[in-house]
Amino acid sequence: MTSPETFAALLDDAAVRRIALANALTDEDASLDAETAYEVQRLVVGKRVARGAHLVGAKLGLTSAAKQRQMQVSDPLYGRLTSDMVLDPSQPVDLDRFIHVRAEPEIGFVIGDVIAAPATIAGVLAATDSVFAAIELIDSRYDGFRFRLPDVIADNASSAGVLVGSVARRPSDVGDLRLLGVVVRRNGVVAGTAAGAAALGHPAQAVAWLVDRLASRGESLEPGSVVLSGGLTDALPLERGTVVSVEIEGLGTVEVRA
Ligand code: OOG
Ligand code: MG
Repeated sequence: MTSPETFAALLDDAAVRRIALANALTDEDASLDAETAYEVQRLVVGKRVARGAHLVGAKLGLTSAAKQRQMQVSDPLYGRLTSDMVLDPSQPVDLDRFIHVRAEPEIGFVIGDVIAAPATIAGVLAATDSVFAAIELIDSRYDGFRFRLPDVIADNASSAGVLVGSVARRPSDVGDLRLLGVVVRRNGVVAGTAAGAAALGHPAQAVAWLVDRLASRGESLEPGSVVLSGGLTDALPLERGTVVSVEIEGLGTVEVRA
């Protein structure tokens, strides 16, 4: 059995050198399970922190049917967001920072209070300071984004970048998050549509799932954490010369230019 340290070093090296791993970890070692993969993730995130980044929050992945279908993995997962991933939407993205980056629309949360487990939708909403429109940039460290669940857990859920929209509102001011319309455009042309309910039925349900998973490991979300509740449509490859915009009802538009 390959050690978590060895896997973490492989993934970190792929991210730093921008060279995808030809094989998934589960191709090398079929015994890698989700629990061990979260330990690899912890080590991978620790390497970013050792280089000077700090934790800013967490993200859910594979919370929508669209994403599960696109990635051929049918379980949600979570990863960690670090300060070096937060990008300024007013600046074009430097594609050289990535291997084969994709953009996806998400509803983000800023958590104001500790959320007790088992968490509920109402409990998450009560503890939320604000919600916002976000674009997540994902950049799998595996060739062709080919992975099984433990591989993508170990790879910190493909986390690579976050662009935060400029509108932040209390959840009680935006109405039912399940019903918020979401329109994704590539160079002005509609490329995807969804509603908030695409994320596990309710974006706050995705956050509740995260809180419970963290609690099962003795962890919790710090007040002030940013949480992305999961991609609502298929992710779009972000190529040079493209603009991807995400408009969410009541939350404005956030855009990424490459
Ligand atoms: C895994 C990360 C999924 C989401 O929002 O579903 C994710 C991937 O698709 O590479 O971030
Ligand atoms: Mg995502």
